[in-house]
Amino acid sequence: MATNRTFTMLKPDAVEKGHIGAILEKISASGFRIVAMKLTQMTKADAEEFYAIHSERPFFGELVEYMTRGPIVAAILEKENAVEDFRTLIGATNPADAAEGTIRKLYAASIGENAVHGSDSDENAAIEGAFHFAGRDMF
Ligand code: 3AN
Repeated sequence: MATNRTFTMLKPDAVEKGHIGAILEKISASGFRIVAMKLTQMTKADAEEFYAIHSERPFFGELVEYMTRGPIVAAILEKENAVEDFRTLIGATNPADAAEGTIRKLYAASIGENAVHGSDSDENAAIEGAFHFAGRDMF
């Protein structure tokens, strides 16, 4: 399997609760290499663009409010089979359904505040990574 990349955000709830270190430790221990990383805060316009695919969903307003309320850690990660393996590591969208030991099972409070984002395809990983990082910020 070719080495490839995924994009993640440690969301405002994870940052507020002081879980950055523990989550990054789990990501590194699972074999992901950090290609790019920063602490940043999304504006309302950023979040509306990033989550445009969900704009018709009933939770869209709540999602934008949540994702902009404080800083996030944005990162690009590299590993063989990165997108699928990272989705396995973070667990199901709803932490109540997430497998034992996954990041969402350990650190997420609810389906709305679920601690971490992981791209759902190679194509979206490239789009989402480019949304947050310029080429010179990727290593
Ligand atoms: P995932 O993050 O697992 O790919 P998506 O893409 O379906 O899940 O949802 C994006 C984000 O929207 C989730 N991470 C979560 O914060 C929020 N979200 C998804 N479904 C719901 C829901 N039913 N109620 C509230 N927020 C939701």
